[in-house]
Amino acid sequence: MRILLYNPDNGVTRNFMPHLWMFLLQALTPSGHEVLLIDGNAQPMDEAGIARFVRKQRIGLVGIGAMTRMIAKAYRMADAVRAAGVPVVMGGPHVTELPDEALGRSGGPRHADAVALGEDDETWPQIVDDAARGELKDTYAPVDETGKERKPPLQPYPSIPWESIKLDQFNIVPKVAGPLLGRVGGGWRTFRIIPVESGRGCPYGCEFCTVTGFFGDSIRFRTNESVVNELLRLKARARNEDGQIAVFFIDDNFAINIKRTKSLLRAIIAAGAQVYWVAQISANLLRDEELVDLISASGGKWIFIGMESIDPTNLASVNKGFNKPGEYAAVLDRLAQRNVYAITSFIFGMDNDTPGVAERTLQQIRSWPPGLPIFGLLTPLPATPLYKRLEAAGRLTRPKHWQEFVPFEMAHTPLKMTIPQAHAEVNYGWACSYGPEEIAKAVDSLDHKPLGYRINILVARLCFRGIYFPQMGRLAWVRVIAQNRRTIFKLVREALVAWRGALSRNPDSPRSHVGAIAPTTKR
Ligand code: B12
Ligand code: SF4
Repeated sequence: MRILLYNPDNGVTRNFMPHLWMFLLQALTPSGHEVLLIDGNAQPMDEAGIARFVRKQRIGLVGIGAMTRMIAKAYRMADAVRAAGVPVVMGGPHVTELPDEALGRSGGPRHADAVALGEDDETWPQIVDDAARGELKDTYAPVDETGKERKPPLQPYPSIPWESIKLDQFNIVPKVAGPLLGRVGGGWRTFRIIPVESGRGCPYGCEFCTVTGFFGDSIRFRTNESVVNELLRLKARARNEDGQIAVFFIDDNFAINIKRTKSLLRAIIAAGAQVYWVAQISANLLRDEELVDLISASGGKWIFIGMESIDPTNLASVNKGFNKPGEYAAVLDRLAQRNVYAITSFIFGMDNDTPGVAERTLQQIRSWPPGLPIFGLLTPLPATPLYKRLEAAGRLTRPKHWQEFVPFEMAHTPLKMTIPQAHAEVNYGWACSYGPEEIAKAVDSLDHKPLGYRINILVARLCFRGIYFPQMGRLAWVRVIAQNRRTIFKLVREALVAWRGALSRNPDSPRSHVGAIAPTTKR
């Protein structure tokens, strides 16, 4: 049987990274079947397109995975596939929380023949076998013989064949620049960000978060050896392509067990498996100096920190009182001293927020080392404790907001400001952080750092801008580049000078070094 795994586009940004679930399920598919993957973010497709595709490719089963914000598109695509006579199984966090919606049992139309609940590492082979026999069941739940929920232990962990997977669509380096960049600083013909998980689960139970409910508070880890081998294989691929690879450790809280994280980072260093990496770690766990040393030594470049708010009352109201705003600056300094920077995520529209919250937050941000601030709105995702609380209080204004998804639009009334005021705060946060002047200031404030770090922060700022300001398509990018030309030219000039300098010192070398951004590698 030919199987298509499809992830809908998010309608806002081009994805910079593939979705792990597709590669994982592909690796877990029983032999004798062929699996094709389409990530709508990299390969846009509409309803007619997917119907044509499944007919032409003689697909026997389509698996669709989606977060809540993409679910409306996922349903439309599923409808088109089913209308073409091909069965659809849906999985992922949204349909796990609301399976009846996908199965048409809650008053709306049916979109899926089957729903895979929760983590499907162990149920997927069964789903494929049933589909091949034409006997799909309505739901598949990961349970043991006694009917108790079973979480995959992640040991052993399937080997994703990264060496041979076609990843052309996920090369961040523009095609025209590839050949030139292949010649500078360690080879940048390709640059890919690859998702790798080292563990699952987070016990913290923040009120707005799906993770504790979905993955459970029992944390599970892969073995160090399994993670290290995956990194080594990814690294070998990058080397063969004359390119670079970065890894996004998609664990919800990568240092949830500090002892184990340190042991993994030490194993990475000992094996020479360092790559640039990004991970999500809560601020409270970054108090540990030794952990931060190991993050830096193992290639850690960016840490995503869910700061959410600078107001302890807000944090307590969403069960995130373990975040201490008073220590944010120290945490960020600790990282910056090791040339590791933070993606600091804030949520506006919380119960104690009042107009002016964005400016108050920005004042703090300006006093920190430059990073990548991002701003969102408190969003009641289905089945979260937040959703239940707001529903019980009659505060949901769009109880099924996902059916008509609009980015950056509230679905409930905040307590101390209006919905339009909350929207204005988010707009202010983005506008004051990602205008050409603010980007120039952030880059200039790193003048004492190696050129590579400054290029890194410039490119990251230009890309992150697109989370809020529409930035899809060539024209939008040309405009952004024109607006930021002063900063871009400044760094390009410096890079050329450095390159020429390196060439004149060592004329035989085909390459130069534009800055110490590559993690230590043993080749
Ligand atoms: C990586 C990640 C991202 C990446 C996404 C890009 C990418 N290429 O992966 C980035 C950083 C961009 C991102 C952004 C956002 N994310 Co996010 N993200 C994650 C994260 C940390 C990991 C996802 C992952 O790979 N997990 C590991 C895989 C193995 O698990 P999985 O995807 O759930 O797949 C398993 C099962 O669900 C199932 N399955 C999944 N799909 C399918 C399909 C089929 C057919 C079958 C059979 C089974 C199946 O089988 C898999 C194996 O068990 C999750 C949290 C988490 N731990 O999952 C949040 C998470 C998915 N994100 C979430 C959210 C809310 C967001 C944002 C909206 C945040 C924001 N406010 O801006 C944005 C939206 C971005 C956008 N514009 O699309 C929520 C989604 C909740 C929900 N109900 O939808 C999660 C769960 C985190 C949370 N705090 O609640 N995210
Ligand atoms: S710390 Fe992060 S992953 Fe854990 S429950 Fe809170 S928001 Fe979710």
